[in-house]
Amino acid sequence: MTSNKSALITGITGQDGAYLSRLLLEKGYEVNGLLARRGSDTLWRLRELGIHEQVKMIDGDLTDLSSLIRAMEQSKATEVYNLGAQSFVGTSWQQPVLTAQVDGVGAINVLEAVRIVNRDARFYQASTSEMFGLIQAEKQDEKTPLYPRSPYGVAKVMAHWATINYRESYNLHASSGILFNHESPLRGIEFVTRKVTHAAASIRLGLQKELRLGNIDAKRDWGFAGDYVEAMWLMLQQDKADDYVVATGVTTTVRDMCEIAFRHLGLNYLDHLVIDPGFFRPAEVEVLLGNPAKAKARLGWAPKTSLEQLITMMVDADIRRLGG
Ligand code: NAP
Ligand code: F7E
Repeated sequence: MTSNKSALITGITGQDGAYLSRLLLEKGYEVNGLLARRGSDTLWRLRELGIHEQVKMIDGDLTDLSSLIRAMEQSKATEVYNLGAQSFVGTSWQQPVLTAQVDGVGAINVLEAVRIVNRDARFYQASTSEMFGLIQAEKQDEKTPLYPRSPYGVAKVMAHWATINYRESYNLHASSGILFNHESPLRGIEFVTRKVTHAAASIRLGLQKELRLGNIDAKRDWGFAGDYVEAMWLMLQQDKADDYVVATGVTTTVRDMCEIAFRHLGLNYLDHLVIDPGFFRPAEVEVLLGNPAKAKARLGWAPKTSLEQLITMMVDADIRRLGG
């Protein structure tokens, strides 16, 4: 299938950037990515999906408006997905200013580049359930008041409201996906699911003995990133831009997620778990539980992967990577 559609993805080297690139390539898009060129092997996810040679990279950084304007001009993008971020909540207390600049001001830079270069381009903002923080409703939806609990959450609230403001001020087709936690074998190893699946695999293969974690009573609404990027695309295919919660509607403790991962390999996580105060956060988001009813009704979107399927897929991938 071919089309004249061109997408620009910031954060293309991240988990979601890789899955979204694959989805858009399958749909016949030309896929352009903003490449910040910082790490040593930043293309590993695109390589794992076998698509690293099919995407076009454009040098740039979310904190550099001129590079974003150039990326808009060069890509001739009709759809812009702003996925780039300092996305690790724990680090946002260590680097609050950088997090604000990349995740907050960076989003405004992308909106400005769209406004300046092509107001007809459609824009997607990677908003987050972290904005709900200290939850103000048992099940969070698009109308639930925001109460961020981390510098990351605060920066994302700025980007979220900027997206709404550009929609209302300039009539941009700008949508926010308020995505709850989503994971995959391509998840960064600092996030708790991947940390656990990697540790379970390492312990099974005799490469590691213990797993050190912080607050294992925290609850998250976890889904599969491969399912969630479809919702991003669907938002930009609607006649009207809007905001949507994307979640599974099921919440699980870190503790129970560990149990699933270790049981899959015939292990008991309690034999290996060490609670380490170093992994507790200055302010915690204790529980998140999303209501994706609007995404289901308007986008026809629903998650396809259960937590059990997701965690066992991640454990199997880590076993394979470690040579087991
Ligand atoms: P990720 O794996 O951490 O990827 C982040 C991406 O942003 C990477 O490609 C990174 O590039 C890039 N980046 C960081 N700083 C940049 C800068 N200054 N300029 C340009 N690019 C920069 O995150 P993810 O899990 O795919 O999440 C994608 C987006 O959704 C993020 O905005 C995240 O905050 C948001 N989100 C994620 C979740 C989730 O559960 N995964 C839920 C809700 C919202 P390098 O590879 O060079 O570091
Ligand atoms: O933590 C607890 C931790 O780092 C989940 C990002 O994608 O999703 C992600 O943010 C929970 C927290 O994800 C450890 O305290 C316990 O309660 O996997 P996480 P997160 O903070 O929910 C949101 C939606 C985003 O937008 C973010 O970008 O697990 N936890 N022990 C731990 N977490 C980590 N990382 N490491 C531990 O040892």
